[in-house]
Parts: sequence; structure tokens; C-alpha cells
Amino acid sequence: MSGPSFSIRKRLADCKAAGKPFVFPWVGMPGVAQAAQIARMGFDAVALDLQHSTIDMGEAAKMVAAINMVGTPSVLRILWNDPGIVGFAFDMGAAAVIAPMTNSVAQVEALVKAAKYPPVGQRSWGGYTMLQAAGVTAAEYLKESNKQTLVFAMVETQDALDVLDKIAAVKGLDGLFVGPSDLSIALSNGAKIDRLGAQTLDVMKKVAASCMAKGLVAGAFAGTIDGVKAYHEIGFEFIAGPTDTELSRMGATAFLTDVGKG
Ligand code: 3PY
Ligand code: MG
Repeated sequence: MSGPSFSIRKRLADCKAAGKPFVFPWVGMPGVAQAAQIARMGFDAVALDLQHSTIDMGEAAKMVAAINMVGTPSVLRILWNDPGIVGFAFDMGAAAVIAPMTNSVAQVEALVKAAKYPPVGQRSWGGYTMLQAAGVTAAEYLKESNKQTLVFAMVETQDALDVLDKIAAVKGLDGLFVGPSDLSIALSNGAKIDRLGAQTLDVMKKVAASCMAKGLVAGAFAGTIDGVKAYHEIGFEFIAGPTDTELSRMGATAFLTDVGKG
């Protein structure tokens, strides 16, 4: 039986067949114990955000190991689209990697090159943590990982929108992932963050359509319950739900309300 990093495709397919989104929290607080706790909460995966948090790569490696031990797939939004970081993330046992600010065909081609073994790309072989995370032998990992693990290019700038269909056509790419905060900042020329605004949703529909046309997974950061529902409705299937901070806040609010202090 495959381990968590090789279960993500099947989990996604099961969610899709059930008409439900694949939903995961977006963790920014370092901490192995908390990562493991969150991995037990019933989400489809756990994402670690290395771009906008204090989780460094050493901490991320430990957190991914803890999440994988629970049997839940881990998703890494990496610090930057750098081939060394992409390889590191997969070698540590990530099931999916999301690269921020991928704004051109060349940048997305470089991302795929770092994420996939030949003949699709040029990922470098080494490290064995990924084998435990996938629950397979080295030979099986080499044969299957290009298909089983997922690499996402983020669409969150006007530059990326300008070449959307070309980015979506990059061979070996598994999905597009919308960063609606940066996207809405770009669309409003720096005026606002409007993750559920009409203009943002309109553009996101185009991203979902582009994914559909190319057989890619349509992903996005939502952050809220309303966001998850709205994005699922317009064609997104791989959706980041609450941040870890928001999860705690929701729990605290419900608790305080229930004891009459809300
Ligand atoms: C964005 O919304 O810009 C993201 O990168 C997700 O947090
Ligand atoms: Mg962003």
C-alpha cells in the first residue's frame, strides 16, 4: 500500500467523484507537534506555507515527517521557485509543491524541470525520506513519482495572466494554484485585497477553464469557509482552507460564545 505522498492523486479523485473539494489547512506556525495534531483533524492534506511564515527548511522537513507519520499528505508552498528548494521539498516527502510568483513560461518550465525526473524533467535523484513517505522502493519511486506527486505553478500576477494558456500548456505541470490576495492586488493596481470580489472571481473562472482545457488540477488559497464554497462552485477542486491561526481563532470564538463570553 502506498504512503501519504503517493495517495494524493487518489484522494483528489475520490473528492472529485463525491462532488466535494479537496480541502487543507495552510500552516504558518513552526512546530512538529502542532503539525501532527493538525494532520489528525480530518483534512485531506496539510499545507505548510514557507513563503510567508517563519517555517524554515529544516523545520519544514521535520513537520513534513510528522504529518506523513500520521498518514496525511503534505503540501509545501515553497519560499520561491528555485530548483534546489523544489527538489528538497519533494525529497523530504511532500506530496505536492506549490511555487509562488511563477510568471512566465520559462519559469514554469524550470519548475517542472526541477520537480520531475526524466524524460519529463531533470529532477536530481537522492535522499531516501521520500521513499518512506511514498511507501515504495527506489525503483517504484522513480517509476511512479512523476505521476503521483503534484507540482503547481501559482497564478497571482498580471504577467502570469497574460500568458495563462501558455503556462497551462507546459508539459509535466500538474496544476495551477491561484493566490487571490496577490491576484486581487494586481487586478486593482495595488488598491485592495479582494479575494471574493467580482473581478477576482471572473479572472479565477478563466484560470479554472484553462485548467479544465489542459487536464490540470485547479487549485487556490481560499482562507475562509465562504471562500472554499465560492471557489469550488466556479471549478476549483484543490483548495486551501483556513490558516492555522484562523483555525485557532474559530475554535476560540466558538468556545467563548458557548461559555457565554462571546
Ligand atoms: C495569495 O493569496 O497571494 C497567496 O499567495 C496565498 O496566500
Ligand atoms: Mg501570493
